[in-house]
Amino acid sequence: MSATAIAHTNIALIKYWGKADPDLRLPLMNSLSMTLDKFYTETTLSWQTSDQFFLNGKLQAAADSQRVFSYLHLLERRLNLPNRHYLVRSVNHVPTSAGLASSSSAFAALAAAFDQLQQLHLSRQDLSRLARLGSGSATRSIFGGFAEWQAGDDANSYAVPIDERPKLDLHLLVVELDQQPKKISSTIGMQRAQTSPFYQTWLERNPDEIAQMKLAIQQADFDKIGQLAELNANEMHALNLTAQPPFTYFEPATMQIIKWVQAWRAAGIPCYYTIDAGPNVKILTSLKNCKVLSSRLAQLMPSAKIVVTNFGPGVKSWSNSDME
Ligand code: 2P0
Repeated sequence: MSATAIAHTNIALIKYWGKADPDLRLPLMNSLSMTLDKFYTETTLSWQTSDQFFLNGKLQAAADSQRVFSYLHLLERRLNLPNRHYLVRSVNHVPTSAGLASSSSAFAALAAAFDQLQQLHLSRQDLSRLARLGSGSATRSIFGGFAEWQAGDDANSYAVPIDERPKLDLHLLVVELDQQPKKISSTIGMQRAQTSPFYQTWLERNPDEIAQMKLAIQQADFDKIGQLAELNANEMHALNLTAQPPFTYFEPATMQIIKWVQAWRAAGIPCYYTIDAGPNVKILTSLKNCKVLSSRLAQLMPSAKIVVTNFGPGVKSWSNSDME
C-alpha cells in the first residue's frame, strides 16, 4: 500500500515575511499567491521498517531527511496516529534547475500523501493547516490559481482559494541567474527583517494590500495586480536592507533585470517583477509579451535560464494499493 500526491509550487504576490510563532509557523500577516503549472513535487509514501527519504531517485543522508521525518512524526502526534516508519520518494519536477524554492510543493505533497496513506479524508482546509506545519508557503499550495493564507492561531491559519481557474492572461517568466550564492534561509531572513524600523508599517499595510489585490483579481486588472505585487516585493526587500544587521537577496544581475523591467514598462510593455528569498526575478506579463521579453532577456543575459509559467492546479492524491 502506498499513496502518491502531486502539489505545485506557488509564488506570493503579497508576501509572507514574518512569523508570529516559528514552531507552529503562524504568520504575522496574510499572504496571497499564484500557484504555478510548470513546477511541482510528486511524492509517494509507504510504511516500512525504517525511515528513508529518496529525492529525485537518490537516498538522502539522515541530516537532509530530518525535516521530512520530523514533519511526518509531528503529523502522527497531532492526529493521534501510531508512530510508524516511512519510505518517502519525492521527485521535484522543474523544467530547468529554476532555483525555485520547492518547500511549498514539497510539504503540500507530503501532507496530502500522508492523508491518503492513512485514509483520513481530510478537507482541503485541514490539509492546508497541516501543510503549514511543514513550511509556511506550503499552506497555499493546497489550492490552485490564486490562494490567500490567513494569519490567525493554530486552528484558523490556513489558506482559502480565491479563484482556482482564473481566466486572466497572467503569466510568469521565471529568470534564473547563473550564480546561486549561499542563501540566508527564509527563517533567518524573516527574523532579521523584524528588526527593520519599517517592520510595523509592513504589518499595518498588509490588510489594505490584501484587499486591493483581491479587488484587482476580481476585476481581472492585470496592471493593478502587477503594480501591487511589485510594490509588495519592494517593501519586503526594503525591510531586509534596513534590518539589523542589514542584508539583501539581490545580486547585481537582480538589479539589472529590475532596471530592464522598468525600462520595458516605460516603453509600453506591461510587465512587473516580484522577487523572493533569493536573487532570481519573476516577471509578471501577458502570454504575448512572454515571447518578446524572453528573447530580449536571452540576448541581454545569455547565461540566465528562463521558464514561462501559468496558473497551476491544487494538490491531488491517490492510493496505489492495486498496483503494489
Ligand atoms: C512567501 N517566502 O510568501 C515568502 C516570500 C519567501 C519570500 O514563504 O520558514 O519556506 O518554511 O515557513 O515558506 C519562503 O519561506 O518558510 C517564503 P518557512 P518558507 O512565499
